[in-house]
Amino acid sequence: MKERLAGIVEEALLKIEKSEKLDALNDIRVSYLGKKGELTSVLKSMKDVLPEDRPKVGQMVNDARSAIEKKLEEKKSAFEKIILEQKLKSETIDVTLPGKKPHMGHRHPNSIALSDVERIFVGMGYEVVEGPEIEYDYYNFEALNIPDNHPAKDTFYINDNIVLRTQTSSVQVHVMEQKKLPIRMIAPGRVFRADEVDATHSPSFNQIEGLVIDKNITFADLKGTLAEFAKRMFGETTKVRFRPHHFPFTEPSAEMDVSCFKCGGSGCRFCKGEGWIEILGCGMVHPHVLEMRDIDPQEYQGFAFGIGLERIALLKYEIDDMRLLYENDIRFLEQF
Ligand code: 2NM
Repeated sequence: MKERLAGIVEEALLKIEKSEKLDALNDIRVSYLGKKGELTSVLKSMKDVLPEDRPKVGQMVNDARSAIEKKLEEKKSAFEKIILEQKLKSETIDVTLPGKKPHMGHRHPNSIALSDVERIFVGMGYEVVEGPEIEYDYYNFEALNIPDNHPAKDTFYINDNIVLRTQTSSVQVHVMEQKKLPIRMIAPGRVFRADEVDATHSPSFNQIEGLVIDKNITFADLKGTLAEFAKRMFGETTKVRFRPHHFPFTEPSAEMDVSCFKCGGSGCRFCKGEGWIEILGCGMVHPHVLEMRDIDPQEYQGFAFGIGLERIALLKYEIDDMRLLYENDIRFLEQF
């Protein structure tokens, strides 16, 4: 019995030592220690052992079992160590390799120009107000003194009295309606007009309209404000000039030019030899527009202006075709 056990243990230890895989250990465990294993069969033959010898033999079987189990455990940790080492080796990171450059997004020129304009007016105490792109005919036209026969009314309608706004002054009508005076605001946003697409037109573009209403507001306030805006937007040396114009919602009305920021006014290809570049429309709010909002033009006056955002972006970044602003070609956008 003793020899038999010693033989089993020796054989088992040798097999364990020679095994090459973790899985093999389990097979060895089953074949020696399992229900039908060799050691178990020795245990079953205990009935043939003399009762007085049983404790001794039992002890021997247990020792044999422990020896095999110990060896199995040792071999198992050895395998696990090897596996871990291989894993660590295969997963090592070469920290000296050059990193991957993250692909950075870029702000759209319109967005940059809009934050420039907003920053300047907010710095002068203006509020930024947004409103709906779909508007009642009343807010877009009638309340702005635009008559039914005006060519601006030839635009996109949802139905007889709902229209895609053609200007963001509709937002200013809503603000005047709330009648909390004074008002100092700009209304940026998308507007829609039945225009053909070309290098300087699009059926949908962005506007920033400004409105100031207070006591004792004069054309001098308009000029001073917009001259200061031009300097902050296009540079300290920028000069402005006002040319008479007509808008139904302002009286008097004007267009403002800035001295060409490329040639400084002497005339170049950029300003088409003019030395001046048209930048915005403006005027003193028409008394009738104030009266429709129950604001007494004797007590309160206002000035207003409208700036085309794309026009500013095209000028500032020397882009020669408005369509580039809408195509979102990454090669174009990456330049800003
Ligand atoms: C422009 C030019 C001149 C304008 C007028 C108003 C309002 F609501 F007060 F009547 N908002 N914006 C205005 C004036 C807009 O765009 C070229």
